[in-house]
Amino acid sequence: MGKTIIISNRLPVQLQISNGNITAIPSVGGLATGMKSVHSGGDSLWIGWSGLTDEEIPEELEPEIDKALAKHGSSKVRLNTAEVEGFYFGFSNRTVWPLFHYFLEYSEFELASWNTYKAVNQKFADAILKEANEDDTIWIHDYQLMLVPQMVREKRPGISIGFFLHIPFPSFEIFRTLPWRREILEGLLGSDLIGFHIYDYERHFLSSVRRILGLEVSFNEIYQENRVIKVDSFPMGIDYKKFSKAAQEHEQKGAKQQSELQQRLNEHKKNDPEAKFFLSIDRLDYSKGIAKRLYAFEYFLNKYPQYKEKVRLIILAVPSRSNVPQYKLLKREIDELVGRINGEFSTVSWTPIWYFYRSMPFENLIDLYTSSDIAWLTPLRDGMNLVAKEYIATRTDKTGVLILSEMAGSANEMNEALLINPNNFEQIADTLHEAITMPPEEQQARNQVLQQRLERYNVEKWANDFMQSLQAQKDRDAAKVSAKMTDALLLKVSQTYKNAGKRLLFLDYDGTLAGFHNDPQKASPDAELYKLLDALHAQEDTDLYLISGRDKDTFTRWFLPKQYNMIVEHGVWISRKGEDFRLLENVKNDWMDKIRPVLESFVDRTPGSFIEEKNYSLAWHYRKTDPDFGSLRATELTTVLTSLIGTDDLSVLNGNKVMEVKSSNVNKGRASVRILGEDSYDFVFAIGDDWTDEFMFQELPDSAITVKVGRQKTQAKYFVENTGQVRELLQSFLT
Ligand code: GDG
Repeated sequence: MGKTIIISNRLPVQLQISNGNITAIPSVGGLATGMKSVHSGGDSLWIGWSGLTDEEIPEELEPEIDKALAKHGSSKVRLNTAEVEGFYFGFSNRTVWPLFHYFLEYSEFELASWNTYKAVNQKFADAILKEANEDDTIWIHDYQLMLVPQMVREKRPGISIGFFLHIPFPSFEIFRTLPWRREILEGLLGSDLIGFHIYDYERHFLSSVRRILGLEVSFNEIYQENRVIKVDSFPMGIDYKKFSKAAQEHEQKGAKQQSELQQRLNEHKKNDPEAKFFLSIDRLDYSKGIAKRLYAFEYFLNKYPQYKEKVRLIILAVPSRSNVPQYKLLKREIDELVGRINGEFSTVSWTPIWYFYRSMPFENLIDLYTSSDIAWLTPLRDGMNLVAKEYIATRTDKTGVLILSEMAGSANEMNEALLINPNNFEQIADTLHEAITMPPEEQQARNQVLQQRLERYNVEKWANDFMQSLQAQKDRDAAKVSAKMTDALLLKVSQTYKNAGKRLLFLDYDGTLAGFHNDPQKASPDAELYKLLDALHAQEDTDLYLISGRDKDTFTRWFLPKQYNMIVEHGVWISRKGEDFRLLENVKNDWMDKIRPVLESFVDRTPGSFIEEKNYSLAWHYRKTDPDFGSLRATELTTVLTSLIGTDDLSVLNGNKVMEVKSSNVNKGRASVRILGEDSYDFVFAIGDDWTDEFMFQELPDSAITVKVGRQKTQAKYFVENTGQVRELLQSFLT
């Protein structure tokens, strides 16, 4: 069993240097907590930047620092000020962050910072390589390190690498604007498993992989040369116990033990028990929509003047990336807006907005969560948003209303919150009104469901699910290794062929008998191939089938005059001995195991819906759900399924309040097995190069000789390198 190496931009510890003494204090962030189960004991290491530049670390303290970090299972990557500027403030936060959050206009495409990003990613990769053995497991985190997976893969081809993106992955239309889009995708594809918070990011990523790299994608797997990369969603949870426990303890505190902030909040509550606190907590970041929220608050006060002097908006904006110009501008905009709104609406006894621009200790965070009647979290775009989950976890009596932006990843799992579009002021104002007037029983009913879900899907489960999935991917790799068709093997196979009484051959065309051509019509058979096929076809007791995804018209032109047997369009049509093509019927349902979890997640998130399992289809019924919500989910499901399916083997039918995923009834596996059943053969051979041929390799009996062209992961027993070797192999049957 190898060790686990976790790698993120920042280490889960904070270094403090005072009077030449070094202390490393563990961070309390969600990631650090979630990884506890993964990063514990002596067999794991966390690599990252310490947060201090080379210029800030006196050289003589280096060994001390390393020692302090080692105590926490950590090891640092050294970065100088210029590197931090180009890599972190530059490419990560002035290019990727705005682009991935759909702020195209903020995205700067600077060659210099891209070069620094590459160089620093290489530094991180080198730090891993220094420590890693082939049997180790590497988990790389987030958008600052997207090139690292491939950099590690190059040097340690067999190592197991997982990558998790904590921010959204944008749609292809946005992502394609990045000058280095190929490099980023190729960097990520060094991983065995790539995780996102939600399906939408997953499908955006797959779509970019398909369209920019032209790679084959089937369900949630990407086929790249000799590798299969799995993509999946793992919605990150919180340390539920920590927040609920802190809230319970907070409740028990007597007045004297309470923080000053809490005492002040209490005073205000006491003066006006009817008054409501709205809470807004975010890093000060344009993606979080703080300025919009302020405008919306102003709109609300004008639309519902009865709430003047009755509500108070508490804004905690945590300083962040203040070196980046947009953040400076945003800070000024928010300062001004708060000033203006307060100036406009304040009375002698009421200030509508309390604005804190700072980071608060955990205790105060709990004060704010537990004292606020309404959490108003309306990012314009947010990978997940953990604050929303933390607020719910602290509601010990289950009251409290969460108003959450649809654009936050967490909205996917938090249906019971009031979900709003952060750009729709009318809707926001009405929702605030709805929240203020929501009966406590309804608040409790909603939060009860939310709390149960958050407790189950906590951050530890998130980390464990990811690691298990990575491990499963590793096991899969180890389980299936096909043998190279060596000269000795080839001789053996051709002997078996020659000694056999009745023989059946399935030959794929493109990429197997003939190479690929940009224009498929130009990949027509050459004279040498015809000669080879003619000879095989003419052999006595040999049934030769060309089996292809091609259309029947092309094959009619190329091969019908030759009277070869042909199966085309993956098994839809068959032609034998020069007869016209006719339909061949097939059914198959092993895709169900992959689609079922997707449907189950929709059942989880759509109360009243359920799955019906039929022989060859899975149906998701939503008749019993809230009608509007049900159709909303149905649209979402269509999008998810369409991108996951990605092939023509399945179809999604939209029925009356039901969506049915059906096998399109055909694949090469079914077709070949059907032919096999028509006679009794003692030599069965199938050869092909892509995933559609895998169906044959899987379904033909164990005794069949199955051969993959190329080194991709396969169910075939053997592999050859290229079409030249395919022809040699077939030729050997004749000589
Ligand atoms: C990125 C993605 C994704 C906030 N203020 C204080 C404070 N916090 C803590 C909260 C929460 C965390 O910071 C913020 O997490 P979010 O998820 O809301 O947002 P990002 O920082 O933007 O995180 C995001 C996340 O990665 C995980 O993948 O959800 O979408 O953008 O835990 O409690 N903590 C303390 N004082 C504060 O003033 N102590």
